[in-house]
Amino acid sequence: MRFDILTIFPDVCSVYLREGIVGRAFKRGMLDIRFVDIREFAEGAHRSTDDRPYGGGDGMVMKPEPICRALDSVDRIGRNLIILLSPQGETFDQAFAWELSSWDQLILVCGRYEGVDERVRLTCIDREISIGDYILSGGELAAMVVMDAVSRLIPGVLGGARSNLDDSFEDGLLEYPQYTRPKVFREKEVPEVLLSGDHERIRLWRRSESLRRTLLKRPDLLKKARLSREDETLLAELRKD
Ligand code: 9D3
Repeated sequence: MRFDILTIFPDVCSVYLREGIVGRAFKRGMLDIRFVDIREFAEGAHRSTDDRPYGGGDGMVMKPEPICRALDSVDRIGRNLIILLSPQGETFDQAFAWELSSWDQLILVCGRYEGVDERVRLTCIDREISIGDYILSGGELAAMVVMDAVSRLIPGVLGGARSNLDDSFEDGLLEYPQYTRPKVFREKEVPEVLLSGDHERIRLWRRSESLRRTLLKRPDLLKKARLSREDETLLAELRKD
C-alpha cells in the first residue's frame, strides 16, 4: 500500500515513521510512504503557503494553489483516494480504517493554521477525516494516526505472531488485563487462573474480564459488539455483581 503525505512539516512526520511496526513494514518494503513538502509548490520570494482570510478575522488560511499543485505532482496508482485531515471530517474509527485499507494509495493532505481555502475541498478532495472532537494544531498527527491504524490491517504488516483480530475493538470489546513476570509486584499478585495452565478456564476468564471492562468503561461499545451465546451468559453473570 502506498501513502503520500502532503505537509509543510515533512521532517516531523518522517522521524515518527522510522520506529515501530509501521517503520519496520516501511523498511521491509511492504509500505511505500512518501512525503511531499507543500512549500516546494509555493511561489514568490517567501514561498508563502498561507494568507489572510477574505472577509477579515483572526488567523491565516492555507492558499489553494500550493496544495493543489502538490497534489498534481503525486503519481496516482491503482484505486486511490485524496483525503483532507480536518476537524470537519467524518470521525475516524476502526471500521473506517478497514474501509481505507482496501485502497491501493491514500493521499493525505495535512492542513495548518485556521484551515484551508474552501476551493481545495471543492476541487481536489475525495474524503475529509477528523480523528476526534479535540483541537490539534494541524493535520500531521491525525495523518500519522490514520496511517498507523490502516497499515496494521494490511496483510503482512504485523508480524505473523500477532494478529489484528486479537486486538481490542476488532470484536468490539476492550482488552482483558495482561500480566507478565514478576508474580508479585507491589503486593499485587497475578490472578491465580493465569498460572493454572487450564487453557479453557483462562479463555473464559479473559473473555469475562473483557466484557466486565467494556460494561464498566464503555457500555456504548456493547451495543455494537458481536456477542456469542457464551458472551451473553458471562455478561448476565457480570450484571448480577
Ligand atoms: C480555533 C480554530 N478552530 C475552530 C474550531 C478551527 C481549527 C482549524 C484547524 C481547529 C484546528 C485546526 C487544526 N486541526 C486539524 O487540522 C485537524 C484535526 C483536529 O484538530 N482535531 C481532530 N482531527 C483533526 S484532523 C485535522
